[in-house]
Amino acid sequence: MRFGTKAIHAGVEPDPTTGAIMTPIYQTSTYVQAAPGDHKGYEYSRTHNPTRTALQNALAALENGTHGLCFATGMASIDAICKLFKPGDEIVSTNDLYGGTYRLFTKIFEGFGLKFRFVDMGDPANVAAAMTPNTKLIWLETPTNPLLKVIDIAAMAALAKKHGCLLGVDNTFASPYLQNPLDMGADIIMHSVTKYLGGHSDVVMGALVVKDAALAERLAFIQNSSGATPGPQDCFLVLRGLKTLHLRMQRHCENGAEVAEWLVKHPKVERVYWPGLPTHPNHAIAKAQMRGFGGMISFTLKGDRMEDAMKVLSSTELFCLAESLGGVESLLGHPASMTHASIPREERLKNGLADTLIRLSVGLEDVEDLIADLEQALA
Ligand code: P1T
Repeated sequence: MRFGTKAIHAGVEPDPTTGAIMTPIYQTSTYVQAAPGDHKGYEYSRTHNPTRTALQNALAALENGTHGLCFATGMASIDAICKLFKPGDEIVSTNDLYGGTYRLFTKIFEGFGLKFRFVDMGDPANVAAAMTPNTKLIWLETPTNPLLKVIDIAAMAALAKKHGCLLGVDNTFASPYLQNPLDMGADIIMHSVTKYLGGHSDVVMGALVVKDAALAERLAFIQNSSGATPGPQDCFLVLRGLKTLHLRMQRHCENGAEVAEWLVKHPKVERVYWPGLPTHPNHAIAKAQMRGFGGMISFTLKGDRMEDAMKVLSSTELFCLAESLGGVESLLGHPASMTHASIPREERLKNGLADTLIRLSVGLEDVEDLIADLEQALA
């Protein structure tokens, strides 16, 4: 099955009791048993819920995995990955990543004895140098949030294999429409479902997809034991969102390209971060491992003045100033004070995240209107 067909059909069967084509919202906490242990595969909704099962199967299919696991938020799904490990275990992570992930790693799991090293994964040698016999996971985002660096997933998979550790990929920015890291050797894919998968800014959710039954079982044990599972209503909304994922992503890519190319030519713009630009330092890898370049763009202004950045951030009318991304409506944000404020300033600057960086999530509006909005804000 091709991607668009899978987006509409995968994991979803007409409801066995009524034939309803849309998976019903099984708004129930528990399931009646005929005798102890004599049930229809469902005992309690923290463990299993039919609406969640349909979504988990759909996500597994879209990522070419065998098992999907949904969580209450993207952060809860990364939290579940960390719980695979024990004190003394080490994780090598990208140095450009969502601020909440950095916070979870350094403020929560370092306290439980996990060790994190943050490296620039643009050069696999940096990752190789950070690996020790205790390294259990290589963790990356690609494209990264917010600098849109693209990391060579196959190269990282080769390193993980050589060291006998897992490779986890946060695939939130690309979505399964643009790349499938399991096919490139990753072991775990993570999504902030909140973003492109949900797509309508009405749900917060996370997911993991794997292709190894034993790993799936360990993660399902954590999912059920820690209990950060999403409710059926949210699962329904994401199932609905998935049906247009391919169409939405197509348009995000088209609009992203037009906006990025327009920004590059603007006299007030210093630098544009978008992997589809031939001048992007990782453009070759992006072209090789992605099927398109997405709708996330960051940029800085000439002169690098905070007051100029602030003026743009508060002057757009269509682009709404807000955290999050991947919805139908365009958003803009200021990573240094918003999504990445939990990373210490000196760390951010060391990794190239300027105080003046502006991040766009280009939505599905008519692109002429989006460009006109940016034009007046920059003016
Ligand atoms: O917000 P939540 O669903 O818990 O997902 C966390 C998360 C994980 N990974 C990436 C790459 C993310 O971008 C996020 C959430 N990011 C934002 C809210 C943001 O505006 O960048």
